Amino acid sequence: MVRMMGKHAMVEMLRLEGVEYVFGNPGTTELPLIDALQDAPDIKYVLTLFEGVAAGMADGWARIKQKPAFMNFHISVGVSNSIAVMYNSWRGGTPMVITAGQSHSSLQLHEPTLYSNMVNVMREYTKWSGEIVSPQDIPSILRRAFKIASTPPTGPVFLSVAWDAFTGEAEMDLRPSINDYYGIRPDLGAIGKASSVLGHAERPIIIIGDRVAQSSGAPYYVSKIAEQLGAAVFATSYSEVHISNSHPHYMGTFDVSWLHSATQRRLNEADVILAIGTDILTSSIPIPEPALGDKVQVVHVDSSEWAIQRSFPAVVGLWSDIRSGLDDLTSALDAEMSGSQKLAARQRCKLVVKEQIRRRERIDNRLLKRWNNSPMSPERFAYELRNALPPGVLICDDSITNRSTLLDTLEFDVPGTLVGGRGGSLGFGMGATLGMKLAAPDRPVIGIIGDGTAMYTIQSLWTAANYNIPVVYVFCNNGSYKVLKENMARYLTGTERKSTYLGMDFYDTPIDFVKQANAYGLEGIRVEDPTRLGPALDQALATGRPYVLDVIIDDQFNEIDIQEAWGEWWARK
Ligand SMILES: Cc1ncc(C[n+]2csc(CCOP(=O)(O)OP(=O)(O)O)c2C)c(N)n1
Ligand SMILES: [Mg+2]
Repeated sequence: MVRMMGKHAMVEMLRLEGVEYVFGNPGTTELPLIDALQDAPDIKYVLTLFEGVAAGMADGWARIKQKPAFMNFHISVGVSNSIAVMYNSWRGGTPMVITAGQSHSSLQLHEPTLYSNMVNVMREYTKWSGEIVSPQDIPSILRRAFKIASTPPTGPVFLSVAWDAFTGEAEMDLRPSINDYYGIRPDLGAIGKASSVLGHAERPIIIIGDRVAQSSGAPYYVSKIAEQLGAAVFATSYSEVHISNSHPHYMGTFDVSWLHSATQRRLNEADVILAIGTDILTSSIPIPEPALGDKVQVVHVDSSEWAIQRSFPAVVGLWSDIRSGLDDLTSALDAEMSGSQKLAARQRCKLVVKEQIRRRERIDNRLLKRWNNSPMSPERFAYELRNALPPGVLICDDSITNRSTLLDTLEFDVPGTLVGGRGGSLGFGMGATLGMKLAAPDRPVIGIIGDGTAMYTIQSLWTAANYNIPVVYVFCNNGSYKVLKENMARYLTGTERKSTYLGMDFYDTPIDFVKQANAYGLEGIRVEDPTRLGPALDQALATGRPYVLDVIIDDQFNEIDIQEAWGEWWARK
């Protein structure tokens, strides 16, 4: 035990928990902590000019480091500002500890300026939300916060810290959390049931989601079990490398928000669906038929007990660490599948490879059809970018409508090389790109960001310039909230109505990202000719400074294609 002030105990605990950065924006109630951090140069305070920037940075940092990031915001209002971006971390399960200074405990009932019950507010968006009022609780409650954030399913934790907890003195037990006991194995009986159901499956498919890559080593087992079962793999979200995207069994992502009738058909062709680390189908729009019919048997492997049987029934649940669960399941399948079952699985592998060849042909044809579009098409953009990427690059993907094309075109073979937006809230990628670079300073880091999402947290350019964080931002400047236009077209399917796409473009006042960069002393290049993208990227990376590429991309889309696909639902009603 050591006697010290709460603020000093907080700094000591941060050090012990491996915190290298405090991403934040300060106010008066945080001053004791800021004062203590002044004497801790090994823990760097990174000032952001909007809390959403810090939340993005923390998310990107935590996902590359695979450990909790730390943030400090101002009471009530600062914390509220962070929520929109932090929502993504909550939905996606990024480990992080968020703190804010709270009024002195003796004042709280008198509702001082800026006071509110932050614990209540943050309870909605975190795994746990609590308040420290006594200095002696700082070590144990911080330890708890880091433990909860890093226990699978990982996620954000919030701590409100009263002024007197920072400024009072106490005997402190300074010991960090431990996190080496999470590799829990699934129930043995459930493994037996799962291998029997999967072994007998004739048309199995696999769906994967955000929690796969959060279990170190799990992506390897996803490929292994896909080959073992002869199953195609679809992602409900490919925000990280859950399986190499060039694996022949990987068929891309479903649009889970607007569930397509073709997706529903493909899912219901299966007799067994193996769901791994995913929420099963979170459609934003009601669809006329259930996403999964009652003939499909679901075997669900997940670290989240909440996700298993959340909306759809499962025949077997394997609640475990995902890598450990898949390790046990692949061994059990190997031992229990009969010779004829293994042979049938090998035959299915051949069909999967054929399905993959057809998928690749569709991707190539789309590129060829739109090769000469002006402004450049998303397909041409992705093609040119792929050819220009430096070795060892880390990509932050917040590219919204360009995302599916990018993920079909760029190669992501190594876990930890992609950090994609998840959760649906805009503004994530600007900060996340910076956080990734701080986590991996020796790797080139490129953020591919939609013009709309960029503008929610454009102040990130200041933080990039101020700390000289040499990332390259590649803005997909299509002058639109294109995804909303596409969704409007879907919404109006089957009607005669033409949308004016009210509030969905920046045509009258175009956004110039090079000028935005210049405002902070940064340089940038506007890229209109696709053949200039590669040279511009080389130039950007060579400067060793934050750099902006403002890439002008086509925002047009084929309403009829979209409406025909969506109209199938009406035809089937
Ligand atoms: C904080 C927040 N506000 C509003 C939205 C609604 N929204 C979803 S996508 C989108 C437009 C995205 O535009 P952009 O980043 O330019 O990508 P594009 O669709 O053009 O590819 C909007 C406004 C949201 N998801 N999050
Ligand atoms: Mg846009």
